[in-house]
Amino acid sequence: MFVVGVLNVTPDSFSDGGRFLDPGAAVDHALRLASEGADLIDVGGESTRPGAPEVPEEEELRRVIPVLSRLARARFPVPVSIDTSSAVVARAALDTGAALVNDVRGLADPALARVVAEAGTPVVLMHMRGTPRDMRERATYRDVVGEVRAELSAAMARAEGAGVQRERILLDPGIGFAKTAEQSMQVLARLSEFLSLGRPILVGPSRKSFIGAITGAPPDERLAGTLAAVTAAVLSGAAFVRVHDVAASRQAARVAAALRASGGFPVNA
Ligand code: PMM
Repeated sequence: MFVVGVLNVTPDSFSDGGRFLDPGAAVDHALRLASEGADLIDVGGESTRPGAPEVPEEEELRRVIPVLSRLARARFPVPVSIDTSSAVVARAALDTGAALVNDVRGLADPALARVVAEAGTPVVLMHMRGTPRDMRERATYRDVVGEVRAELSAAMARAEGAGVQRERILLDPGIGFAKTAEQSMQVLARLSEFLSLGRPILVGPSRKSFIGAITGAPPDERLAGTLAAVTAAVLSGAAFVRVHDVAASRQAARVAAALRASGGFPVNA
C-alpha cells in the first residue's frame, strides 16, 4: 500500500488552490509531505475541479517546471509524478526528473500516449468522461461500476496499442470525475470489482465532494471523512491512495492494510 501526496501548483484547485503557487512554498510543502511518509508526490498545474477553465500549456509549464527543477536540484528523496493531460508538459516534466505520469483523461490524447510509451515511464490512467468543464453532464450511467470498468479496460487497450507496457499501467476509477456523489460512493463501495482488470488500483477520495454531500462539511473540514474513505479503499484492495493529508491518511491506510492482511475481509490481496 502506497500513499501519494497531492501538490497542486494552481490558483483554483478545490481544496488547496492558491496555497502553493509560489515555487518556494510548493517545495516546502513537498518536503512536508515527504516527511509525513508520502511514497510519491503528485505535482499538478491544472485544476480539474468541475467547471474549471482550460489552462494553456505555457501556463501549466510555468507553474510546474520551476517546482520540479527545484526538487531535482535539492535531490528530493521521494519520486514525483506529473498530473497532466498535456504531452508537452509531460515531456518537459519527465526531462526535469518526474518519474511517472498521472493523466485524469486516461491517455485520450495519442501524443501523450506516445510520450509515455517512448519514455517507458509508469502511468496512471484515470477514468473521466469529457473534460472538467462538461463532465457533470456526462454522469449518466445504467451501471456505473460496470461502465467505468469497461471504459478503463478500453483506456488500457488504447495505451497498450500506443506502445505503453501493461506492467507500467495503474488504474484509477476517478472519484468525483463525471460522477455524482452517489455514483462516486458506488465506485468506492465496489472498488474490489476493479481488481480483476489485473493492474494496481489508485484511488483519490481526499476531501472530495461526496464527503461533503454525506456530512455537509466544507473541503478543509473533510479529514475524518477522507480517512473513512481511505480505510474503505484499502480494505477493498486499493494499492495506492492519493491524498492531501499524508500523515493521517498513511496511518489509516496502514491500519486498514494490516487488517486486510489479517484476513476476514472479502479482499485479502
Ligand atoms: N483527483 C484530482 C486531481 N488529480 N488524479 C488521480 N489519478 N485521481 C484523482 O482522484 C485525482 C487526480 C482532483 O483534484 P485535487 O488534486 O484537488 O485532489
